[in-house]
Amino acid sequence: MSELELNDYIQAIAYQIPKDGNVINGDSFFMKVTDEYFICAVADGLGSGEHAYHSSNAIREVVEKNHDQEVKLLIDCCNQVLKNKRGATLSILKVHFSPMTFTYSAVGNIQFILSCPSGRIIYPLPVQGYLSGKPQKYRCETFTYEKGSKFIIHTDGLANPGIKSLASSSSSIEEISNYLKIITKTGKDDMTYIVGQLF
Ligand SMILES: [Mn+2]
Repeated sequence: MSELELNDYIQAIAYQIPKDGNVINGDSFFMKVTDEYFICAVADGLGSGEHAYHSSNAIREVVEKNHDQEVKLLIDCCNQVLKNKRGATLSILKVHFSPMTFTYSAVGNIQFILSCPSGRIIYPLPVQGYLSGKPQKYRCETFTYEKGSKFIIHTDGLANPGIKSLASSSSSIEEISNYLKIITKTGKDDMTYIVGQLF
């Protein structure tokens, strides 16, 4: 499954594939572009299959319904929705085109990198653990970006893809996406990635 979102400020490709032998993917993602912002969320339900999907999909629905809200509020709403469900890891990226800033927050092992054409690399570290509906501390950081910056977000179904060098390379996001698709063929876990470029 893959999806493409674009306007004058962003181009992004999302792709996901379930663990070998599974029909249901325990990861979920959401992407939305407006004239002012781009928001995406990637969630990885603990374990795999149906119960993992219930958690990650509940997160997707929260972000879909409230995409106009800020990241700090969203991540807390996502935590709340996991009460009495299996836990999940989550990463939310919100890009504001006009001031050219982005806010990022993550809990758990979803990787993110943004590489600017000047060589600046932004690699915010997630808070360890996972969301489970219990009170939790979040880290929510805002950075500036440059025109042409590329980013990659992926769940742990993609092992050591070398995203730093990929995001910094001159490859287009289609080329990066095709490369990631090829190296995920092993399928030991559900896998989701989003690759994008900002203009
Ligand atoms: Mn996983």
